Amino acid sequence: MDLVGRLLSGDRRALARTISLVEDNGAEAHTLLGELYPHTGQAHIIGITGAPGTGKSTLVNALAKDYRGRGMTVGIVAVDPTSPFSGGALLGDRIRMRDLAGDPGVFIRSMATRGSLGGLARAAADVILVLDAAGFQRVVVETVGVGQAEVEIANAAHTVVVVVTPGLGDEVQAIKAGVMEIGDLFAVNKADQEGADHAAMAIHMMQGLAPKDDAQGDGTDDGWVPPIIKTVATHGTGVDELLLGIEAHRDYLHQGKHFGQRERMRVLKELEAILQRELLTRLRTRVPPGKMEALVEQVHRRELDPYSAVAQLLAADA
Ligand SMILES: Nc1nc2c(ncn2[C@@H]2O[C@H](COP(=O)(O)OP(=O)(O)OP(=O)(O)O)[C@@H](O)[C@H]2O)c(=O)[nH]1
Ligand SMILES: [Mg+2]
Repeated sequence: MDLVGRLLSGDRRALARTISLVEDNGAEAHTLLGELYPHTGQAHIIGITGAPGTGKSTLVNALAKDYRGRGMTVGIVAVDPTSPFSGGALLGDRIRMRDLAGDPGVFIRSMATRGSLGGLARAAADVILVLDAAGFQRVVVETVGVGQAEVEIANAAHTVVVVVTPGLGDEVQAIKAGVMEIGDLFAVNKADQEGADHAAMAIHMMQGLAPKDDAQGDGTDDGWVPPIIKTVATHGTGVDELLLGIEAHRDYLHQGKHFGQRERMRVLKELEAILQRELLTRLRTRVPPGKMEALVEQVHRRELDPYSAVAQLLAADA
């Protein structure tokens, strides 16, 4: 049987091999993704994001165990845009998620920065597709919250959980630009530490101030108020409630038009990202050697303005 056939029939080694090929984004990757794509669209994709050390991996581990207890399969993608090596993150995740080791209903993949943030977001989106095709019912994506990367990866998720912790500076953490908008649920983790209620209150107040959620982009309040759930990931406290909140959000999306609208929005963003990448690659291969450097030099010397330089590059493409 070929690789895709073996993956679809549940072969874990075929899955690992496919993920590696897709991550490398070589010639085979696009063919593989093309063959897998008709088998995707079944998994519910959950993004877990938050500042470094807030307990995301511990929470993902607890959440995955809870899902397994309910007989559901879970794929996990841990993405670390802050580390150029997967070694450290991988080791940490292995320790944090060791309870899941050896369970065929769970598959964990750690990914670190590959070249650019955009490259990482692309690779993560492709790995999610592979796990979806492989039949995992829930795919959990952990991203360290560092601005653009978390937003890009959150775009690939159906439900986004923002993890915050109590303590000094948390109000700042919670109101960090962009984070309020991407959270479908908020987990105040390390609720065993002082200040959890305060952090929950701070998020609650920000919700009151935030513009009406318009995730569908159709100009209407979409009716979902992100719940704020206190958790102690290390003890599993609140994890059940978090899981039920995620499932409630999933049900909410599947009611009415929400899911279709969100999916179309996601597909649109995905197509735009691929288009941008492809056009840039295509252009780069067509521009004569040295042309780019020469233009940079001319713009630098103020002999040419940037718009005219781009016009020349586009003309070179024709
Ligand atoms: N007290 C307490 N500690 C926790 C809790 N959850 C996680 N921790 C601890 O916090 C530390 C960081 O946990 P991780 O799960 O690695 O956090 P993370 O957000 O995945 O970290 P990065 O991926 O490095 O950003 C570990 O020492 C955990 O044991 C909690 O609910 N309470
Ligand atoms: Mg982690």
